[in-house]
Amino acid sequence: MSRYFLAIDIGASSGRHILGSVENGKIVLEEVYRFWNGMDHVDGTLCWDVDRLFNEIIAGMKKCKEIGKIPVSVGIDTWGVDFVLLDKEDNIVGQTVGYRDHRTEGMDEEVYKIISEDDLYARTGIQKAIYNTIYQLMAVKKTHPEYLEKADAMLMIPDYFHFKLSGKKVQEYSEATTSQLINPVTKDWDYELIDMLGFPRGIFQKVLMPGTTIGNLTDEVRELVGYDCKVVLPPTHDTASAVMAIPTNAEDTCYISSGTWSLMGVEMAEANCSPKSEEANFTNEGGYGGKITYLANIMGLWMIQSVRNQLAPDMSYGDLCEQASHETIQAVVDCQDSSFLSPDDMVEAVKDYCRKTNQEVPETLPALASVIYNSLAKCYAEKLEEIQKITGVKYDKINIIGGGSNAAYLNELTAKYTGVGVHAGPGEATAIGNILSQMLEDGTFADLKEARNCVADSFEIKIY
Ligand code: LRH
Repeated sequence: MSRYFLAIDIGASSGRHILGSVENGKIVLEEVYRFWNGMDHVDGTLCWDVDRLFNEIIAGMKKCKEIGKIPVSVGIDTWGVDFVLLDKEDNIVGQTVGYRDHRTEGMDEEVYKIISEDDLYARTGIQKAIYNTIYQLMAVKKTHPEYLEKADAMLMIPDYFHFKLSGKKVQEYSEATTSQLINPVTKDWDYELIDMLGFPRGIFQKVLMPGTTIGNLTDEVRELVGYDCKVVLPPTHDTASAVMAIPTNAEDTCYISSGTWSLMGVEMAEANCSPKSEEANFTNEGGYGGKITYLANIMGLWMIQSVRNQLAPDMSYGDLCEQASHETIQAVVDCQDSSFLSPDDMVEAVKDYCRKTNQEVPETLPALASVIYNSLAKCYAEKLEEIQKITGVKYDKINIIGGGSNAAYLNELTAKYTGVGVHAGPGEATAIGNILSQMLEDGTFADLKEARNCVADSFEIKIY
């Protein structure tokens, strides 16, 4: 009898339930449920609909019962930085605001009045991104201090869903690091920093490492889905889950986790919080086994998703990628530019950038996509140089994992701009990593090395 493990992988634009098992020495995946996700405008604020998402989580779990594949355990991963505040009765206080909302504008300055930007980096190793939890909490403190007074707990989004499933309030480590409030050495909350900022320390939950079983389903959830199973923490930050599924154990591996965001970097045993690292805007996020996923956050396929949604929402990404490959436009934009983080109109934002920089302006969707793909690949090449300077290692290939690894044209461009080989796949890296952490907890693999070897044996890797 196969043992099934359920990964619920929720990204900014969709969520999926994927069952994983090992058959004849290979990992087999089965997508049992898929649902849409996105931020909604609620009274002028960009919000996540966590109630709807939780209903989708339950619907997909029911599906497992319907097909007779009841998982041994379940784990949820999502994007980073966002959270809910809960009162004593476990009701959400205020809105569940998404990271692309503009409430954090100016909150960096508020934080730097208390601690300088350099000291904050030296202490946390987390890159400055205006949407980090630290700036979001500062926004709450400035605009709705009563929410912080009322709050009894702060749970990051995946932790909130794990709480809804198991009744246990805990904080998984990898997601916690995206808050910019974690000490990278103790791997626990930096309570001194939290006190300095005036956030109530009682709302922060105990930090647990990925791979920890936190309990079983609550009676209520068991009733709803028709079975019981364990709730095991994967690396709940999707990036950290994806990095687990890199199909190699080679010492010096450079990866790009490619999806809504492109996260490009390497794994390290210890954080690098040096000024040099800060200057290059690299971040030291937490990974499986307490490792550091050292990486740069690049705007990623969000830009492609946005122009497609604006101009031809029914076109497949495969078709768009193919059409872009025939374009000849030479213009490139700076994918790190903040104008692309949350523009009202991405098409105009890209055109505007080209206009301002005296370049040819893309007029069609394939031309826009071509500009974005080329810009991303160029950015990857620049970042590779920077990583090499920082680590002193020359990387001879890049492993691209995640949904974006299917974008053939982007892979070709990446090989062209970086001058190194590109190994693309697996596309479902995030779900695989989530599943691996549960399998490791269950004893399917002795260690991550064995698990990664199995990933390499189980999924096709395309070489460019
Ligand atoms: C990617 C991601 C990324 C960002 C965050 C906002 O999904 O987790 O690491 O930091 O979303």
